Amino acid sequence: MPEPRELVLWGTESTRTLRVHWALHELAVPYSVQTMNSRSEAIKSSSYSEINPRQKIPFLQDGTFSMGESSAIVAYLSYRYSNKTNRLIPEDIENRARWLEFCFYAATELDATSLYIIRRHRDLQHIYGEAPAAVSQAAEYFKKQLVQVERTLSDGRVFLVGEQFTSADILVTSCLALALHFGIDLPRSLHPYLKRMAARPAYQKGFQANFAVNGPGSDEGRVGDYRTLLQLQ
Ligand SMILES: N[C@@H](CCC(=O)N[C@@H](CS)C(=O)NCC(=O)O)C(=O)O
Repeated sequence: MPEPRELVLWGTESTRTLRVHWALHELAVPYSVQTMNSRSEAIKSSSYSEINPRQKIPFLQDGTFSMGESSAIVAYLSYRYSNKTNRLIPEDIENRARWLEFCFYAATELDATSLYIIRRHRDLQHIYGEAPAAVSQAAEYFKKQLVQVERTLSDGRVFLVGEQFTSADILVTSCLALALHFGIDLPRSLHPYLKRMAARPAYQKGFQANFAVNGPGSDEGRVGDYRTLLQLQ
């Protein structure tokens, strides 16, 4: 029998790290967590720079293989660890193309082009500079882009792609959760979908692991804001 691979996930307390914790719990893959927060001393340390020279989280070590980029990590885990019981990637070619479309859409249109403009130029303006026009336009742009999710779910489907939960749901939901945290009003038509996602046991376990809820170093003030998704009426 080959030795089981040792998985280590570096990164906590952001929605980008939450994606990976959630995927690992959906796939029921055992892993250990290395607490590592943005802009901490630890992330800039020489020991972490050896592991990830870009000094970013999340970062995954899977045996001797390692990688960064939250969306790519989630896709990798979906390829590598999906099985008959826990499958995060569609088998059918067209559904797989749709899955890929949603993954890129979440990583580029929702995350990089919208949410992280707001994050950088509002919450982190002391580092990246103040840009109120860019921030308000980013929120508008985000809402406009949501038509893709609204239209997809308008036929009453349960998940974004085909008839199964996939990692596209993880990536899109994590963006919607961050939008709520930022105070962006989401269309009410999306609330039932978000409630379904937040009710998943793997989401809740991933949330606990990501925010070290009640654990050492847990910051209830910070975690509380992210609970919005769990409290949708
Ligand atoms: N595109 C990357 C972004 C990674 C990223 O910027 N992560 C932030 C936390 S959300 C970080 O590591 N920030 C540390 C820093 O900039 O010092 C991903 O999705 O993984």
